[in-house]
Amino acid sequence: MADAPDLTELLADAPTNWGRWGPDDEVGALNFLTSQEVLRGARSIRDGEVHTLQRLIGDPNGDPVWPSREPAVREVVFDESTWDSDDAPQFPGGLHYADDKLVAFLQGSTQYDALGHVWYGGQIYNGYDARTTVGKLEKASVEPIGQRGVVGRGILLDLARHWGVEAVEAGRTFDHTDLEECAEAQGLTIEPHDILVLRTNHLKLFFEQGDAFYDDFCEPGLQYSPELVQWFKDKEIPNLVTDTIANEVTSDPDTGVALTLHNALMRNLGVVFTEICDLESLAEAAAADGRYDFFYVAAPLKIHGASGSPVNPVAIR
Ligand code: UVW
Repeated sequence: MADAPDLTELLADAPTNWGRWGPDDEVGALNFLTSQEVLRGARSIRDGEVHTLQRLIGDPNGDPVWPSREPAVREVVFDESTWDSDDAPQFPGGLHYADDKLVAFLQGSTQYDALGHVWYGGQIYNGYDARTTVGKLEKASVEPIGQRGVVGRGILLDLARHWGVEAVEAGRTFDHTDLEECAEAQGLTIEPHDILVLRTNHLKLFFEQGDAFYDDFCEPGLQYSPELVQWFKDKEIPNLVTDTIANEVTSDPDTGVALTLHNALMRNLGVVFTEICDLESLAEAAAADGRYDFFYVAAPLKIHGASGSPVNPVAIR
């Protein structure tokens, strides 16, 4: 949009957590997830029920992705039809095996974003120079996130169910007051250091609409405001997890700016983003017994210098 403000102006007075964990920090608000927080999360386990939160890669019905990306492609390298070819290697004893490779955007399915994934004004998280992203992320890549893992108390805020809709519609915006209201309606308090898991079920529309889903693409999501950013800072939220492609309203209806919260939360506060989750089985279980907290465990892959990583987070109730 031609007259959308520059992020440098829009976020000129926005808070940051730069330097809070030292000049070399690369994992930001995940520093809040201390061993005490791991134990607090573990106390949410009541019956040992496990829910995995990754969307299927290679779903025959399609893989929802950000418009500049393509779904992952799994290619067969070896199967029973390939072993007779002259190029196939031969192993003593007649060994055959199946081998695949995956050609995939690292953010092309359920994923962790590295803190160096987005920026403006020539600086990424913690004030590192954006030129450190050239060729690979020298700083704030996904590697240190994979190294430490993400473990704590997760809470599901089931916005779709709270609002009485099957799937939250394109472009609907919400803020921290909506999150607080939803939590209250669910009988839950949002506590400092909680891993926020927001359900919209918006991607149901992708599976219903097919390619038309991308016409006038604008996902529902949190909308930037100084108050919302301050709320995340005060609550010391380490990780924002959603079932949408971008975790926020993709284009701000007031300013026209794209992905403002990627910058205000991820770049500035070090809040780590997890996107494109499948929260359906967790949501069903939570609605059935009214328990919306759980032990959250995620280990993104340790990929050297990468801007993100596929992941299969686990919620244990
Ligand atoms: C972009 O930032 C473009 O994408 P994602 O929603 O994967 O973070």
